[in-house]
Order: sequence, then structure tokens, then C-alpha cells
Amino acid sequence: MTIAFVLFLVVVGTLIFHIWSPWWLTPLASNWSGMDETLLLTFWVTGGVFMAVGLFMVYCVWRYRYQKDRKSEYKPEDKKLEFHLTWITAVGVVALLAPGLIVWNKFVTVPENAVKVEVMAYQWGWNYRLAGEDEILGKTSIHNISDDNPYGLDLDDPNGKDDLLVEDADLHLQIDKPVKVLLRSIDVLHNFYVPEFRAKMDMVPGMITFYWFTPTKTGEYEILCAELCGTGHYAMLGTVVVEEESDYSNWLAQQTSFEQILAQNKTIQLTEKQ
Ligand SMILES: [Cu+2]
Repeated sequence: MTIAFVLFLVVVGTLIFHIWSPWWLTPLASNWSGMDETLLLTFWVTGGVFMAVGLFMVYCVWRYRYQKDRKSEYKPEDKKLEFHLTWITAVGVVALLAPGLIVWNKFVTVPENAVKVEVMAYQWGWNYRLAGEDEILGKTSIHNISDDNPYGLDLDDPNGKDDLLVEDADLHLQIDKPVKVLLRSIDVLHNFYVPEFRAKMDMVPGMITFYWFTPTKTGEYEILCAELCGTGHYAMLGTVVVEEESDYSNWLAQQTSFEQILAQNKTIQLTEKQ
């Protein structure tokens, strides 16, 4: 009886803790309410199964407790029960997976009007590249990466000349404008994660991965690296500032283009030679 009671407390206690838990989702600041819905559905399915299995165990411990003149029965198979359990499990697994696949498909189907922002991860920080006035990001290649050209921009591609290179952990975005985030890494695996946007994806050296979202609330949001990437991983932080168009334009005007950086480097080299 005591064991049944303790088991019952564990089941009910877990439920109460889950409902009143202080560790709940941060307020949503993007269009991805679908992520929250799939997450809640997962909680319902796994929570329902947890309650059912837990309470069934409580029942069994109580109902079939030891009694001197009672004999146990050997029943290795039950076709009907197995049939039902297989179907219930199948429905549960489909409920867990199907909505996620639908949301994932939307997550990587980028709308045409999305602004392209490249995120360049390194041990241990974030840099960004935005398209200049031509709204086209210049071509890059890992073979071009050097101290003078940390993004590996193609010097022969005219589209890259006006690209804005943000060598800072702060990224500004305009509210209600869809963004396509192009993810690159210069060294090891990283993961660009902003909890409020419900968006994250691995960044793989030599590859460009991507997703999109629309920021829907102004404010400052913390960027976390969500892939263990070395001893400085915990400190690989940054900030996304979502702001109105005028503030965003002001920030954009302060950024330096690739062309300007090339010119600066040339002057430095020339003065060093003299
Ligand atoms: Cu990292």
C-alpha cells in the first residue's frame, strides 16, 4: 500500500510541478507560434502516456498486492491487448511527428521578400554580413578566407563589394520584415539560437544552412550557441535588436562595406611600406 501511495504522489507531483513550473517558454517574438503548438502537443501526448502508465502501475501495485491464498497466473501473450497497444502507440507517434514535419517544412520554405542575413560563427562569437544597396549577398568560398577577408568573399564578384560586414556580436533587424538567416561557421559546429524566435539550426563548416522567421516584437534578444563548441561555448553570446524602420536604417548607415574595409587595408599596407 505504501509503495502504491508513493507512486501516486510521484505521478501527481510531476503533474503539479509541470503546471506550476517557473521554467516555461519565453514570450514568443516571431511568427513561429507553430513551434509552440507542436511543443504543447508533445507535452500533451507524452504527459498523457506518463499519467496513464503511472496510474496503471499504482492500480496494479494496489490491486495485485500480496495475499496468502492468491496464486499468480502465467499469461505470456494477449493478442487483443497487443493489437490495441500497437494502434494506440502508432497514433501517439504520428501525433508527435506529423505536426513537426509540417512546421519544419514551413521553417525552411523561405518567402521571396525575405531579407538575407548571413551569420558567421567562430570560436567564440558571432559576426554578420548583410546585402548592401543591391540587396544581393556576394559570393563566398572557404578558399578565400584570410585575415583580410574573414568571410571569404569572392573579390571578382561585384555583388559583394557593397556587402556590409558587421564584426560585432549585435545584429539589428527590422520589425515585421521576414529574414532568411544563412548560417556559416569558420571552425567547428555551432548553432544559432534565439529562444524568443523559436528558431535554431546547426552551422556546419563548409556548408551554408538556413531558416527564416519574421521578428514580431521590438526589443533585445539574447543569441545563444546551442552546440557544444569548445571551452568558450558558454560565453558565445550575442544580441539581436529588433527595431522600427527608422532606428534600423540609422544602424545600417553606420556599418562598413567590404569595399571600405578593402580600401582601409590597402592604406594600412601602403603606410606600413613607406
Ligand atoms: Cu558555438
